[in-house]
This record gives sequence, structure tokens and C-alpha cells, in this order.
Amino acid sequence: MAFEVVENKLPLTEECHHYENINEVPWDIQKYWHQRYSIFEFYDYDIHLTDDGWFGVTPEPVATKIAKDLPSKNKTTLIDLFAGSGGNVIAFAMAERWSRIVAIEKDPATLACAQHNADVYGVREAITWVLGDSLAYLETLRTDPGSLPAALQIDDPVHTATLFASPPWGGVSYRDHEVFDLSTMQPYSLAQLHEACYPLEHTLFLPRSSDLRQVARLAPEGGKIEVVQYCMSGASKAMVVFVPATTGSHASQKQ
Ligand code: MGP
Repeated sequence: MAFEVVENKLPLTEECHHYENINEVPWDIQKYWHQRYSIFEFYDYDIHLTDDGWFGVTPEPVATKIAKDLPSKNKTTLIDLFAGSGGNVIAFAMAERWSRIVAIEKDPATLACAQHNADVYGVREAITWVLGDSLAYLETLRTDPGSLPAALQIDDPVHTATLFASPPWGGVSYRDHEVFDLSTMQPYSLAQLHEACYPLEHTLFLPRSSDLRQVARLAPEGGKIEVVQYCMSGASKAMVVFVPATTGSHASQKQ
């Protein structure tokens, strides 16, 4: 099965850490550990992350603001396609704007951290947790929705569902480029993500220096997309792109 609903809490594994002392922290994530309270305000209440999780987690003030800004006109289901350690999905649940929130994550240890962190914030039970491949889920939702488990079926998803994707960016090498070429993003390029998401309204969390010309190609003909830089301490953390649902994908032909 490419994806499955996780009914119970997955156990934390030896890859899931709550570092209390700088001496325990691998050198390459020490910078993030110093920022731990701006990443999770309640870090000290036993927040856990895998070592890879530190690089991609959205800082809490940014996640909270995005949860307020996401378009949600008539949308009742929010699907977080790359839930990671839970930074965004916890904020979505706390915003109480959607009656159903689905969090999908491929890595069991990372999903265990997300569930544990959602417990710290008291919102684990407000979230449907899915272990597996979010693009496989979207494909099934599009082509064979009847085969989905009941917890993942959505009535009229074009009108009732909104997607949020904070994908891996392929490491931190985006910082080496003045303008980041989204066709080189790993493991999914912008075109691949858009191809998977376009029938539904979707929000993409991308490197702050992403190429705006590539982003503009996601706009429907004669329509608009919104592009927002989310900042902390006077510096952008990420570029977030709000894309309406369209009936055809145009990104792949043009990127
Ligand atoms: P950063 O560039 O590592 O940190 O990540 P910083 O402190 O802005 O960099 P510096 O130039 O000041 O040293 C900035 C933010 O990008 C992080 O807080 C994460 O929210 C986000 N982020 C970073 N990476 C590598 C990823 C990623 O792979 N995927 C996603 N979705 N977000 C990421």
C-alpha cells in the first residue's frame, strides 16, 4: 500500500530526539537548536525531531500566520502533503478553520515526531494521520476515489478541499543561488508538484529565492496567483505561493 491511515500513535524511535543540551546536538543542526523556541514555542514540553527534521520545519510564527492566510472559502478539508515534524499541521489544527485536517508523511520516525508534537499542542486527535506517499494519494483521489479508505474520501474535492505542500527542497543548496531554479528541486520539481496538485486549490511553501518567472507560469490564463514572503527578524524564511484550482496543468509544458 502506497499510503495508509495511522489510527494510533506511532512509537518514537531512536531517530527521534529531544535535545536538551548543545553537546548532544550534531554540529550541522546546532544553528537550528539555538532557534528552538522560535521554531516551537513549547520546545521544552518534550518536542521531538529527527535530525533531518530540523532543516525543513516551519518556525511557529510563520506557520501560525500561514494558517490564518490560507484561502479557505467554502473549504472544509485541508491536506498537508508533506507534514514533516508537524510544524505546519499543528498550526492548521490550532487555527480551527477546517473541519477535517489530513497530514501525510512518508517517513515513520518523522510521522511519530509529528504526532508526538501534536500531542504537546493538544491537537493530535484533530488530525487524520497518513503514512505514505502523498502524490500516490492525490493520484488515487483523482483516478479511483472509491478505493480510498473512508477516512480519506472527500466529497467534491475541487470545491471542498485545499492542499498545502511544504516539500523537501533538496537540502540547503538553494542558499548558494541568487535565484533558485525550481526545475532542479529534489525530489520533486515545481512542475511535478503542480502536475499532482493542479485540479485542487494548493499552497506551495518554496525557497525564498525561487524563480518568480517559473512561479508565474502556474497562474491560470488571465488569472492571478498570490506570492508572499514570510519573514522573521527582518529576513524572509520562505516564499509561499497560493494557486487556485485549474482544469489543466500548464506548468509542465512551459518549465
Ligand atoms: P534556512 O535557510 O536553513 O535557515 O531555512 P535561515 O536561518 O533562514 O538561513 P540563513 O541563510 O539565515 O542561514 C529557512 C527556512 O526554510 C526554515 O526555517 C524552514 O522553514 C525552511 N526550509 C529549509 N529547508 C532546507 C527546507 C526544505 O527542504 N523544505 C521545506 N519545506 N522548508 C525548508
